[in-house]
Amino acid sequence: MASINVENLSALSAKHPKPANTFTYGTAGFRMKADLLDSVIFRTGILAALRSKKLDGKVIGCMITASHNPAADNGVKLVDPMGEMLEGSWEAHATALSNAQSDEQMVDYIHSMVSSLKIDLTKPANVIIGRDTRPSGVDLVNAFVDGLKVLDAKSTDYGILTTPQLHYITRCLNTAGTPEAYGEPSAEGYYKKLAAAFKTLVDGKTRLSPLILDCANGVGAPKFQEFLPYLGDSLSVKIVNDDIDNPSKLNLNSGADYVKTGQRAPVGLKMTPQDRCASFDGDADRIVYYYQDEDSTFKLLDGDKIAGLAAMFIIDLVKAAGIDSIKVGVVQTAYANGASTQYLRNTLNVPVSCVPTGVKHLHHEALKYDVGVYFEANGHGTVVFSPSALKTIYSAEGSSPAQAVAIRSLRALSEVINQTVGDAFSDLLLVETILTQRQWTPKVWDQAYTDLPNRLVKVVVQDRSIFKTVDAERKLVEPVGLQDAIDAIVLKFRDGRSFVRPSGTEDVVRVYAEAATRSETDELAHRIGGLVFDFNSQGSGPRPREFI
Ligand code: 16G
Ligand code: MG
Repeated sequence: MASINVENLSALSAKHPKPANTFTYGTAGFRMKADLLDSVIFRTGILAALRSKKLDGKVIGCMITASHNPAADNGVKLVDPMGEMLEGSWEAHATALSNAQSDEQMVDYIHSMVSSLKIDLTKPANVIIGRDTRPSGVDLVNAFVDGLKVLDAKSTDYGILTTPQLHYITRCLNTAGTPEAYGEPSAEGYYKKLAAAFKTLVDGKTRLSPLILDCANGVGAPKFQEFLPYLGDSLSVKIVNDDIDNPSKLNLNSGADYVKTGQRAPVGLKMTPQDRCASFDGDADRIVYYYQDEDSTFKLLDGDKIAGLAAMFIIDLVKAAGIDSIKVGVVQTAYANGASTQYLRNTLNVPVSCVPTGVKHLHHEALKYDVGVYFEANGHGTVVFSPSALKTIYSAEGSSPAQAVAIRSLRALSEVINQTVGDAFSDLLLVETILTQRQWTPKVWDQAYTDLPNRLVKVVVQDRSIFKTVDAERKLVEPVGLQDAIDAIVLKFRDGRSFVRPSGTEDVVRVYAEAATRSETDELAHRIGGLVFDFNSQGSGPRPREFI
């Protein structure tokens, strides 16, 4: 057990002075205006080195990205050895370290972590780094590397990657040479693995028409372009919104978030009723699909629709393979459309769990099933196969040619899916597999169920921290009395459902509402919005005119 070299820390820390701001490591790591992040990222480098030492030198990943946020923002997230998000209890350490007011406080905090968590500072530390296309990423990587230097951690900079590629490479490095080896630890290894599995899955099937893919002018564009040669003629994709040379265009009027929240096509994508379209977000860990009906109405196929499609397909495959001892379950959040939950429970007969917002919660819950399908409505999600399910799938032989084909598909499916985290590339291949195998248009896929109209409203409040929820964010316990008032309003609406939660990424409270018709939904959302705004005079700024 050594102690840290304080002089070295001070010299490096002097290059990264802390501004007056207070920082929080939230659902998506640290995320804010890039010019505030230098000290935070330096200190996150120290934390990453500590995490790796704590785990005996296992490789920790660092992704510098602000996902779907505007170009001027940036952020940082740490990735644990199996490619999952940083363990929850370390988020508080990240927050505390980023807010230390002086080098002395920082040193004290590091020493307190070292002793309470029994970290052996003489252990090696290994960290890998990726970043999206934001120009601010270059300097932020340097700040992070300075943090690593405080504890002599070894680092490898992988340059520009999608977030899921960084998760994948982290897991590959930590499993190399073991029976759980996840693949070659490089972007090329990732492309090869996914493409080989996809080709198996669509082998002998008639190819679909080209997919039109909006990459939000982000990292998904150059990376999917890089991927295309590996896919060869197995998939035809027309990439749009691929201008990464004009950073201000990143996520501007495009991308999964723009499409999902506005329920409209991105700027820069011309659609006809024959087209099948999809949008990534700025770091390619989210995807939504959409198409146009014959009467030109925009139709969204969001994360809920992808979860329904994937669950349906996997259940059928498991049956066809004769291994229906494997139980499939689906994990959603309160934002899942009520009609999707009904479809999963009543038509597919699968168990459905509801957890709080944020990928780590869904991922964790999905691990409880043999095969856990998890998606947020916003398009974050994937499928996880338990070790025992994989064992069954890989040891099954099948007593008929049809069973053998289904087993082969299941194996390839477990390879095409990035099980470390939701991955827009891999989810795209999952959807394209199913549509190709079934020869379905997006319209046929969409017929599984009809979404209830829904609406999201933001309420700017004085202090969102006073809003406390339980029951997977579906009920407010504080401020006291507000939930009763919400319930009384919801009761008046046919198929009405509404909940209120503080955002984890923006300084607002979010209201979700759904009801039988569009106009009832809008009214419900605006009534609840008004209620929250007025409750104990919580609202901040002018009261929105649409609030009732
Ligand atoms: C973050 C989460 C996402 C969640 C969103 C909610 C990850 C990787 N990302 O982007 O899953 O849907 O926050 O934002 O966990 P909100 O708290 O502002 O509604
Ligand atoms: Mg993202």
